[in-house]
Amino acid sequence: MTETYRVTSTQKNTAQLVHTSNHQVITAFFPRKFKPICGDEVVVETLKNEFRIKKISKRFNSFCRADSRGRKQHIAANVDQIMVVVATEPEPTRDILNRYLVVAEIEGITPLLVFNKSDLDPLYFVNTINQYEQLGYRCFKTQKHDPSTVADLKSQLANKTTILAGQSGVGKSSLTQLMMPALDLKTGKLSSKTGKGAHTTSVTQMYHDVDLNANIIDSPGVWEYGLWLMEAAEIASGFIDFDDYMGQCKFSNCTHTHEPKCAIQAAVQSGHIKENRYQSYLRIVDSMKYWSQK
Ligand SMILES: Nc1nc2c(ncn2[C@@H]2O[C@H](COP(=O)(O)OP(=O)(O)OP(=O)(O)O)[C@@H](O)[C@H]2O)c(=O)[nH]1
Ligand SMILES: [Mg+2]
Ligand SMILES: [Zn+2]
Repeated sequence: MTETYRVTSTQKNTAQLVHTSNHQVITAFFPRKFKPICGDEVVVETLKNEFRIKKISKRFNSFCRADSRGRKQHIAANVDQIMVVVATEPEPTRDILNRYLVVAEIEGITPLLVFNKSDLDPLYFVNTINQYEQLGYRCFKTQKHDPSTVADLKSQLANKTTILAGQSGVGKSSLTQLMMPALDLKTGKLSSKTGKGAHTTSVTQMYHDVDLNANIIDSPGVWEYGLWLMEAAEIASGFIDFDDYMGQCKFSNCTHTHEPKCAIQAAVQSGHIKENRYQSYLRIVDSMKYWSQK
């Protein structure tokens, strides 16, 4: 007999799974070549009292990042939403929000931007929130000491699979804990020396909330979120403010960096695309040199 489950976490050759309808939790073995990831839907067979993953269903998307060598690393599969968490401390690194947004747009994952630790400096993100709201992104200002600030965010979880991503120490586990009080998650202090997070969460883990019918994935923080080797066109497709001008450049293979009669550069000049977003696009395109030179 076979049954369908979703992967909640993986170890070397076993995975924790949750049944898609009765929510029973089991541990199953898998052949090495399968490489299941958190969020995968899998078919399981029972062999001599042992569960075994027989098949991984086709992923409708996956949230990825670059590994240390610039290869695309799959973190979680079949994700509806991403809560990109930034905080007043550790401060966001340059372009980090835009890099997350590029991946969200490419993979068809709805981004929700979460500005946490607003208690430390309530005005810190005012301009950023303004700008991203104007672009059409949903922004949430939160702080862990005031649970009412996560009520709106929590209401977004119902009937969806949501991943929380962001730098180490921004408060992903703290927010997960607030939204799902039945959990008992570890959170960690920032280093007093560097002000960076302590990489408290070490595995990507999916939690299921029966009342909300929600899956929430808490992922380990990174110091810097890097994109794998991408073409300029792919990066441009992740900037929603470029959408209206796509296909209007003189050259069909325009990278919008230096070419004449470029509709994107013209839109920056006329103020229709904000200069800081365009400069961020240029830096992200330029950063790809790092991988292509390797
Ligand atoms: N002042 C303040 N501190 C917060 C807030 N949210 C989280 N923290 C603190 O920030 C530290 C890091 O929080 P975590 O929830 O462990 O952060 P994380 O993003 O899960 O970090 P990693 O698991 O390392 O990726 C902890 O000391 C939390 O108590 C907040 O809204 N305000
Ligand atoms: Mg954590
Ligand atoms: Zn162009």
